[in-house]
Amino acid sequence: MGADVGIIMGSQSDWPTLKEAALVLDELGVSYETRIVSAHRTPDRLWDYGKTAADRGLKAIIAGAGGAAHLPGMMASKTRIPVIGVPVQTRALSGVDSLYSIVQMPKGYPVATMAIGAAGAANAGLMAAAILAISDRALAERLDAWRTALSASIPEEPVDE
Ligand code: RP5
Repeated sequence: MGADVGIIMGSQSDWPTLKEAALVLDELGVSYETRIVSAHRTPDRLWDYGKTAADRGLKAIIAGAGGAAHLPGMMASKTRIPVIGVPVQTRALSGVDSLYSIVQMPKGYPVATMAIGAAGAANAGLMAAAILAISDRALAERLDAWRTALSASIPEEPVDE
């Protein structure tokens, strides 16, 4: 059986960020695949990926890119599978360029846009899991437990460090 979630990124250099999504999916026992798919450098690969995503059984796509980050939006235009966009932090403009490129989609082709960088990638993993959990009770219970554990890890009072 194929993976439930596709994690795609514009470049190898995006992997340290997108890996945060993969780690969360590992923790929650969600299957995923990882691919480098660039809107600008490999447009045919993007087209093929989007065209086959639904038939291959993907249920959510996490797409991360930096700079002129067209990958999530273009993927959303090519498939009805929910696309979760992760703006990768860039050196020149700190990822605000990525954020604006991803979030301002025209009506009709939404991208669920996360925060810039590692936190956004981790949240993309959680968002994908939440989408799958709607129709997967066991996963819903694992996600609830994950959230409960996070809450429990937060101390009530600050300490001097
Ligand atoms: C984008 O350009 C990628 O998503 C990456 O964030 C950025 C830089 O890519 P590299 O030059 O590091 O391959 O397409």
